[in-house]
Amino acid sequence: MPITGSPERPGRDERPGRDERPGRDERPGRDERRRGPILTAFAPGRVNLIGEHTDYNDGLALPFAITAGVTVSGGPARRPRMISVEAADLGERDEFELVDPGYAPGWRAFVRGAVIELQSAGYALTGAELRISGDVPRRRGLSSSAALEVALCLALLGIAGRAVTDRIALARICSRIESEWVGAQTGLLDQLASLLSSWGKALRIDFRTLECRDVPLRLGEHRLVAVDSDEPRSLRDSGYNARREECRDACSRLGVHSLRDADLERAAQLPPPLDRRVRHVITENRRVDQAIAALTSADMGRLGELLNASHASLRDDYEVSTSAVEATVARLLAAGALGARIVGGGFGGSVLALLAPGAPLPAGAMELVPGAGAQLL
Ligand code: GAF
Repeated sequence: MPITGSPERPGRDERPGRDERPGRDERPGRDERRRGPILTAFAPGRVNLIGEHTDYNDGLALPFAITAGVTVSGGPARRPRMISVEAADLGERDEFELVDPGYAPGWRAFVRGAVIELQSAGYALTGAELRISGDVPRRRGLSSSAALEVALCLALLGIAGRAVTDRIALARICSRIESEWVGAQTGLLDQLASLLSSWGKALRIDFRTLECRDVPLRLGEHRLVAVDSDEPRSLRDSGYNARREECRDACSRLGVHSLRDADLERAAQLPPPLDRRVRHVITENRRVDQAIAALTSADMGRLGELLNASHASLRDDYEVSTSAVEATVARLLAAGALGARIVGGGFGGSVLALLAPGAPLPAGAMELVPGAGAQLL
């Protein structure tokens, strides 16, 4: 991978001082206990209330950060050009040079990708010792990947003393980590939700302009929950990239720049399944603003209907549901949920449900409280 903005050689001031020189015992655990972490970055996962598979079509979405996320703590490395990192939940480590670390699969791809993509974007980094931990479930459609990318970038930038002035630009860098290093061509939904959300609020994102606006998530006594379908999925290995390709194909057949410019009448003339894919995107965009209207007027029944309509469209038109997801949705609706739908990229993962006041928490449900966006703690 090319690196622009060639990283400088460490100057005198960056060399380890007397107190920081490696001692005889360089075991990482011991080392960390002695110095303690000097910086902690937290980035949340997200749930998308509504507006699925619209981000890469210049459409609308309404995600919110959840309180679970990924924490990356650390400080400057003793060896200035090295990155050492511990994935605490997995009991694994990695160590590589700041310049040209090469590729490694799994969680290591995120770390190496973050280091290279930040430098490619012109940020001069310094060596760092990092520790990653997290409580957002992986492969459940709750955006653990974006939380990892964002927390890593915030930590690396913080350790290098670089301020984050443009969070949208940082979201793009994080998205490149996922497309170039992990192999999923994601849009910007997850990264923007993690970086720009605020406590108690959802975030209306217009992906054509990248205008983001807070929408208070006032549910009264109603509750939102996520329930795992027990079908793990990975964006890279699912049909996610294929859906993106279908949308590009539909755009070129319709002669539009993005599906935001498509209309239902012309979409109906496309060959299947493109007609259905476009219909999903058009109707889902409408449902985002309808959901905001329902929230504004505290009409939770209407919000539930919109969640159900979104799910039907994702199942029938966009075809990203699975039998395990359908069984989970059916179980939640049978238990009295006002609405339930698959969240995230689909092909497994979690189901979001809106519960009426006093309704018991379904088995295995995670109650969702809209949390804060990513930050240095
Ligand atoms: C995944 C992707 F990462 C997002 O960019 C978005 O497309 C979403 O699926 C579907 O809305 O989370």
